[in-house]
Amino acid sequence: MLQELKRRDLPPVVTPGTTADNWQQRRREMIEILAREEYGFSPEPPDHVSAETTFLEERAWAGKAEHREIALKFPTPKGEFSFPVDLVIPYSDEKLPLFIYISFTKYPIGKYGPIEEIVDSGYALATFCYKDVTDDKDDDFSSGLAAMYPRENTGSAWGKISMWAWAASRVMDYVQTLDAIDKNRIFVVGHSRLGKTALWCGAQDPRFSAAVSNDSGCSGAAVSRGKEGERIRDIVTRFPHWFCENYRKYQDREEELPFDQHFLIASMAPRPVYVASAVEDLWADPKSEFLSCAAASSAYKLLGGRGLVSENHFPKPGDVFQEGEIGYHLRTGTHFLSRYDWQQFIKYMDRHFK
Ligand code: GTR
Repeated sequence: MLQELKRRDLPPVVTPGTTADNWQQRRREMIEILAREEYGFSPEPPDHVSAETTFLEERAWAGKAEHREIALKFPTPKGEFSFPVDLVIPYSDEKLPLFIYISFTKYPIGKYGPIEEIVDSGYALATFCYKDVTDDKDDDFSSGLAAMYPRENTGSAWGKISMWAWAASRVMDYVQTLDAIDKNRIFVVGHSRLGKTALWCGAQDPRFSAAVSNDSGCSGAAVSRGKEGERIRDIVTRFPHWFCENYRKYQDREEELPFDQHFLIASMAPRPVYVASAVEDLWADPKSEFLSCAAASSAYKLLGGRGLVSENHFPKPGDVFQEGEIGYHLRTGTHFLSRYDWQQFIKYMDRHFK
């Protein structure tokens, strides 16, 4: 494994002169590079967000939780913007940890969301459908949130991954106001393109105590240098709107990137981060996702942690590594967000945050 890491020749996250004391400066620098070259810069947060309840079910999920749908609203340069968010909060005398799940579909979030199990595990859930923020289309940034901010004519204007991530931070603004939620245990989760989004959201917004990426692959958890399956050329051709324009210059020139995806993971440090892969998800490339975790570990070690704690070889199907601040598992099967994946995320959070 070490040899393979060497072969990939990744730029270091811990540069000469970086110490535990000036780590936040290095972290900001990495985020700046990722924004400028890959995802685009996001606007400042709005002064305030507000919420209007649009639906309330007091005894949801067999009476175990309250389900509330809100319209989350905030001012933008072009007037008020609003998108629906669903909250499921178990009845409890104690403050609860919360997953903010960026979803492909509206509540009750379909095949990827075992909501009752999440509730039964003592976790609250806040979720929104990413398309309610802005369409997942190359639409010249004309839909939803994209149209609410003036678009600068630079190569680093925000792409849609940045927009979805920024929206999750607006949900964070709102849940900060809820008494039922433990502010030190709020985690962001996403699958695939929304796993890329969850990592980018957690990297930028330190109010998230942890971020979880499921099968996020290319331009998510997986390092691009030496990556198999999907490459930058594939992704910027099929989904140019996910990124800023500058990212296109790296197609077939991965070795010229002034960063690699392990910067994204390391930008979480010292906070926990979890990366899940699936054996048959070769388009995402589990090996490159795992190597990224290994390469990001130096940041955690610098800060007195351990990073990824695993065996010193590539994981076998079914391996779960949850000891370190970087958690990882390799599930059997295909590209999917399964119950098994959620169970591992919950186990990991229970372990690191109780
Ligand atoms: C694929 C894309 C991947 C992944 C996936 C998804 O087509 O190439 O990067 O994000 O979509 O989001 O389901």
